[in-house]
Amino acid sequence: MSQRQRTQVGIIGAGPAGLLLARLLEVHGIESVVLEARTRDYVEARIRAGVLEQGTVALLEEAGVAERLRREGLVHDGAEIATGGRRVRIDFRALTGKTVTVYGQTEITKDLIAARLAAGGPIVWEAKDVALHDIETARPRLTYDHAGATHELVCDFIAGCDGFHGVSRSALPASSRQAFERVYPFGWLGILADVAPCSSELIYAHHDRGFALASMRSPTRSRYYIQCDLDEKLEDWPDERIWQELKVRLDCEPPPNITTGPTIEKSIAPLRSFVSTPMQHGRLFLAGDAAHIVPPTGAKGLNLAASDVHYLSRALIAYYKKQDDSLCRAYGDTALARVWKAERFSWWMTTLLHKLHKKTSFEAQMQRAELDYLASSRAAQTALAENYVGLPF
Ligand code: RFL
Ligand code: PHB
Repeated sequence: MSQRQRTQVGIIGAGPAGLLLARLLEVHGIESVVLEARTRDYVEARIRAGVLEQGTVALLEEAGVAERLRREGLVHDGAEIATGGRRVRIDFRALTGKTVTVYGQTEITKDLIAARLAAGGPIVWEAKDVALHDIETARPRLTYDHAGATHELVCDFIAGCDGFHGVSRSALPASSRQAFERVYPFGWLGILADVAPCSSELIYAHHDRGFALASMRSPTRSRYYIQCDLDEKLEDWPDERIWQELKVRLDCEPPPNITTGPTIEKSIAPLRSFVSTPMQHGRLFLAGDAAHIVPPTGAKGLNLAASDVHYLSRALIAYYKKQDDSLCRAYGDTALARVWKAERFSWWMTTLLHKLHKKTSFEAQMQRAELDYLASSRAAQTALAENYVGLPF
């Protein structure tokens, strides 16, 4: 049985990009349907990002989903870089007048889903075999299977917000697509534990044994990461070994106060830089991880998804409210200009802070010089701060 439905914007993926786009369009009276391959429980439990730029917080405000974020989000005025056994504080507020907010991606996702459902906006969970059709025409279509039936969704536009492993990117003609990629020779082992954070701000540690990051989700929940080799397995990392390694890599003056406890989540993620161009073709627009990936060192992935959605929502609002398609035509280039700057920053932070495999290489000397420069130069600290808090939209 086949069922046909009509909407203005068909959105593939209920990650932060798809959900935020749906909400912003809804606020402006534009209809959309969100198709998500997974279940609601799965999407709400996925543990990922934690640091929000001020511009991302402003967008969540505009989407009407920032009430809990304002209450529970932790505003951070700075972060620390631990290098050579000492901490260098980067004072975001003093250097840029801006701050970042620590609030988990899981919580943003829950807030966006709750607001979408409260407004009666459709999200189709467990939409299988989503396929894109006729994207070069004014009536692009999505087909998918759900609850034993095949469905067809006729749209004005399609937003591919289905992440790195989604189907949207490959719907752009291969002849016009170009991929730019760097795969790093290490990964991050991440843990979550219900213990107090070791410091009031994040600590990014460069250590001879490898990078470590002390982050948090709340005053009672800590998030830590350790640089690891790509062939390492979670079984190699019992809790005791993780805490011991964190204590060694985060050993600096003044010493962070690491409280240990059972981990409640543990995972290993590879690190990758990736950009696929163009970000649009015909009536298909890509946003977020569907078009680009950054290594997590600069905390930019979710924030980039949000800035893409900012440009795309503005473009669609201009189309529907002012019959002006100029922003739609410019979307890909506008978004990519900011994407490349965030790619540069994330690559730079990654190269600056991780253990490089050849310790005696020219690159390792450059890394040492760069860290020394950062520790001693207000100009270098300002450049880091300006990018970390987020370049303007
Ligand atoms: P998502 O979150 O991957 O969502 C895509 C959604 O699309 C669905 N999907 C499909 N639906 C229908 N049909 C298909 N064929 C589909 N294929 C996929 C998926 O199920 C999913 O629900 O992409 P989106 O929305 O673009 O959001 C991107 C962010 O999730 C990502 O960039 C960040 O999590 C990256 N990231 C961080 N970003 C930050 O800004 N700050 C951070 O501190 C930060 N830390 C991190 C991170 C990512 C990490 N991992 C695990 C990759 C830390 C880690 C460890
Ligand atoms: C996190 O808290 O998950 C986090 C924070 C900063 C990063 C990456 C991840 O750079």
